[in-house]
Amino acid sequence: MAFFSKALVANRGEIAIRVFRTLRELGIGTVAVYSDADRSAAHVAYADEAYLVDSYLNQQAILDAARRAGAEAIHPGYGFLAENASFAKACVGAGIVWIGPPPEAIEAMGSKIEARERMRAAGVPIVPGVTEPVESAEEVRRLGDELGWPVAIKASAGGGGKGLKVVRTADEAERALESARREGEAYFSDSAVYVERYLEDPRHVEVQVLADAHGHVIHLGERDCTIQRRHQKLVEETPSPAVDDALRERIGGIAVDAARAVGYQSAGTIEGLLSRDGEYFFLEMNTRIQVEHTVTEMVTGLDLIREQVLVAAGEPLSLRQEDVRLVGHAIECRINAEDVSNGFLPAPGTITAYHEPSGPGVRIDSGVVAGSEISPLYDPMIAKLIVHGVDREHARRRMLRALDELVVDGVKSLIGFHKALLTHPCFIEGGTCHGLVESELMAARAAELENGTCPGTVPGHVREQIPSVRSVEVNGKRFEVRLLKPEPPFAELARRRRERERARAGGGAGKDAVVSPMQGTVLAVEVSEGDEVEAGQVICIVEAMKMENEVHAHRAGRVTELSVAPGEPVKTSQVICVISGD
Ligand code: MV4
Repeated sequence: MAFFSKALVANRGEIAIRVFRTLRELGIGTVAVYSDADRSAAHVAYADEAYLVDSYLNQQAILDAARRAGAEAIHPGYGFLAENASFAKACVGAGIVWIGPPPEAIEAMGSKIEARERMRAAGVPIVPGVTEPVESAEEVRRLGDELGWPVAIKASAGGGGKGLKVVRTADEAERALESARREGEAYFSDSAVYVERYLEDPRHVEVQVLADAHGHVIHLGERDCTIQRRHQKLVEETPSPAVDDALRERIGGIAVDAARAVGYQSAGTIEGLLSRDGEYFFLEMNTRIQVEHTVTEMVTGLDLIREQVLVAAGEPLSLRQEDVRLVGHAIECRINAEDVSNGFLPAPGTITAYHEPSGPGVRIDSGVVAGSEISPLYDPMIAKLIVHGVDREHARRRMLRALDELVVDGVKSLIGFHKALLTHPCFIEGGTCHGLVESELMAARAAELENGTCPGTVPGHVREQIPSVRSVEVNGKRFEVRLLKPEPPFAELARRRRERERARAGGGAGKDAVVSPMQGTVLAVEVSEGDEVEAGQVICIVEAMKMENEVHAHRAGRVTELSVAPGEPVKTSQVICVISGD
């Protein structure tokens, strides 16, 4: 049943291996590409053959590798060139089958403004707002009055929440609009933005669709991806705790309509927001296989990559809507090399020890072994841990068991964070957990539960254990010993926080320093020396990694010692100004 004799995967890491596995099951030869930094990566070792490229984004180099290998098809994975319509066209132009959606569907969904208009015309519910670019702050204010405050400003070329600005009141419109446009320009070279109503405390619920070249479009139920941080998904599950059979049928129908409206083929995802009162709105479509496709595979028993290959080969889907059975509950935790106590900063490095969990209902998709390097050049994902259980509580406990078995040493990871989150009442109840993810409580609990913190190996402070003095006998001789144990890591965090707070209290009563929360560049300074400010007022805007961050006054008072100007670099904790007054 070989549809192609060879296929190339234009990607790296766990998703390259994930695709190779299916290709191998189908009897299709596997071709890897790899960068200089990935010479000893696991995806290269897994493939039948591999070709060096200077970058996973170099379209010509990848097409050359496919030609040299004699590959008949290219699978892009996710990220890199996955949603690049011109690369899809270039593949087809070179006589290579593109294992993905039609380039026209990628283009239509790539512009969020165009996608909203196409969906509105097709009768798909979109978040109330405009389907044309918004040019002026005046328009934003008018839309706020019309739709109700707050409103969201989003970049048309964005996606996944990049460039999202929340505008709570009319007087924030000007600055938010300018900021959103600048971010759109910096990220996507496209400053077009649109405005829609901002929903409070929604759930991120997306629907998996499959479509073939014979007019069949089906959905495979939803995934709940509400647990995110700065629009990075951290935990995904299916079914959603907030979706019952009737709602599933309704949003499944919406997703099928959305896919049909752009002539979709292959696997795709309709992302949407589920409001507190059960309204469902289209947000955007992801025209690729997603990281979290795995949970859908667990409850459907399907191989979504296999369906993609079948569709690309012109075959019909392997099942009809009425054949779809959703069984049990699946959860995925993303195991990233990130430092939770340091704002989830990527923590690249060498994995010194590595052990994967297994046993009933456990799946792990990874591209690392002990000795692997998590490169600062790429996404810091180490692995995806996925479990399947008969119901949500069974899956949750199974995930905790699997997290306990998982060992990742040498780099900081999200293992402790996931243990903390999955034991928190908010997650147990199936709440949205908004705000919890970034909380100090989570960081402290995560540090406490992180693997590799066994007593004796934790550097730094020790405490006397209570009761402290014990008697022991060694070779018939009696000793009194004082027991010391490592201080729990959260104590270290608490101390650092106290130190930061002391540093902020910039010398003397009635004076408080405002410090930069990050290293970056000052884009704008919104106050002048001597100004009276209110608590919460914006002092300046600091740009870091192309994201704009407002620095606020934490108290009311008079601005003195203003020491930054637009265009200047600032370091973390650098004093920006002092606010004084009683
Ligand atoms: C929103 C929103 C509220 N109102 N759009 C967009 C992409 C996704 N990553 C987050 N996005 C949001 N878009 C409107 N009109 C709130 C979010 C949002 C969110 C939504 C569901 C679950 C968690 C979230 C975390 C941050 C922002």
